[in-house]
Amino acid sequence: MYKKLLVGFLLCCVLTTLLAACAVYDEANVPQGPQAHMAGASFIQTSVNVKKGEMLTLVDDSSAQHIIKNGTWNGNTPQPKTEPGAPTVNVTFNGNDSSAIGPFNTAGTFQLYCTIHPGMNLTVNVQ
Ligand SMILES: [Cu+2]
Repeated sequence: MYKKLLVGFLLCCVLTTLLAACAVYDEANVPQGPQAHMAGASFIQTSVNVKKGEMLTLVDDSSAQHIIKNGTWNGNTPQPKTEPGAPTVNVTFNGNDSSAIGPFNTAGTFQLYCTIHPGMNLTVNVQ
């Protein structure tokens, strides 16, 4: 009887330690700085503010693939373009993942688009 209680107590200790370790791990993994989230075929927000020198974390909240590059959709026509001072962006997301782009070292307005989904544009305002 006493032995069972002891084993139970030890299991609780191990579980508590594991949970605490996980919590610390998650906290360290929370991306710092600005984020822009993506749904299945669009950016959830169409513009994002970034401070000069910062990275921007793009987060794919859906299971859809996205290929994000410099440029914009003009209606259904993709217009690749890289503004002077823009970091070169060419990132593939495969669903439920994220990636940091940048750094954005020049103040200005920069266009990003998804080559797969017409109209999927993001404006990055660097201040
Ligand atoms: Cu897309």
